[in-house]
Amino acid sequence: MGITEDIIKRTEKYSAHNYHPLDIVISRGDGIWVWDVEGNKYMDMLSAYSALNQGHRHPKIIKAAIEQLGLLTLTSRAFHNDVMGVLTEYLAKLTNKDKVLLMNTGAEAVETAIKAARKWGYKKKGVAADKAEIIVCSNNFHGRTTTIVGFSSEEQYKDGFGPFTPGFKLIPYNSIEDLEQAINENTVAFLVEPIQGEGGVIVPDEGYLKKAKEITEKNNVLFLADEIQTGFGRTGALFASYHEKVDPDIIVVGKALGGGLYPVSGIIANDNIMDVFTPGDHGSTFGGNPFGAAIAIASLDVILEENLIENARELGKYFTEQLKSIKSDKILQVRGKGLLIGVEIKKEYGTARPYCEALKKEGILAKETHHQVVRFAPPLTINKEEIDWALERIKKVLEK
Ligand code: IF1
Repeated sequence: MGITEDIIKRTEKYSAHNYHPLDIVISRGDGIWVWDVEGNKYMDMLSAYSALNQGHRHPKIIKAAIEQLGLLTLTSRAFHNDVMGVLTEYLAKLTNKDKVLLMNTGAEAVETAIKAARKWGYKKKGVAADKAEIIVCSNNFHGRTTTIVGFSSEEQYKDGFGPFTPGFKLIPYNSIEDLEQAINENTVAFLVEPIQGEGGVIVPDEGYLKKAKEITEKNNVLFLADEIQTGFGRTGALFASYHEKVDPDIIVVGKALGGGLYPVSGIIANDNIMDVFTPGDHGSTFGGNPFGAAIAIASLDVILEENLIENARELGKYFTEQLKSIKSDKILQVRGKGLLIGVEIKKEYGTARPYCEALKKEGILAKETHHQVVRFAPPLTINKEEIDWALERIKKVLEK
């Protein structure tokens, strides 16, 4: 048995089967490329679901991590450290907001946003105790905690994990009238992904986010943008909400903030919301640790200094146009924004998975989402020649 099969067998034996990965064992990554244990080279077109916007092991981020490792990694929030404040100021100024509450994983940041919105509802809006409602969209993906999966519309994410947290109302995505109808005196927030990643790279109609923001504002309801996957340049703007000049009341961030090295997440908001948190209300052991903060500062520097936002916008446009020009009756639709692109395969041609297997044979790692969609989301450091390299192989697979 080869080394790949051997490692997969051992992993399967001792690791829970909560994923169905492609049969590839990666052992090295550099920039947009990864190598498997047999030395084969692949272009990473998933970027760990957009946590690798800066590419694998970006030298500037690695350098910052090594320097901080030589100083201090963790204090807990029982004491101040000399790095967290630099990151919170950086993020506050970048978004023109007052404050940041740092956590670790995306789901923790979403849970923090839910707690902030509920407490704001009770303390500021005057909603009756335990009556707060948060509106969410079908086909949402906001993480895997039992509260979050409780408001998922994907049965598999909920199966066997009940009972669930009350106070969430599901409405169709991209529907203004459904949002208006769902709001009542107990509604404290609307939680939405500006583009639904896992939902199949669903891009809402032009103006949807802006109108949704106007409606929430008019009804004294908070607009919570989950930018964990769409944030930090992925869609060709700093945040996807910014394409429509929407300034969310709470921006939920994660993934690429950690530069592909370390989980760093959080919520960004003004004092009128953030001041509902008083000492001891909320927290986490690792939230705001100096090691993650040093990495996140370097991660933001890389995005800004290497113009990754503009690169995602320009090359995303080019990549999408080229994908749309592929002559293949297998393709139902090409959609996306910036370098978050989905190619939907017609059902009569089966699911997207075999095309991901075929792409792997051509040296491209992509992941299907929602059965029918092949997601292309390379690191934002990719260049035009590398996209052309990928297009040649994608055409070969899809035109066959
Ligand atoms: C898995 C999906 C993507 C996210 C948005 C919050 C979170 C995520 C918009 C939670 C995380 C990851 C989780 C990972 C696979 C991946 C994923 F397929 F699950 F849905 F990207 F689309 N909001 N998405 O995309 O952040 O707690 O994971 O740090 O759970 O399989 P997290």
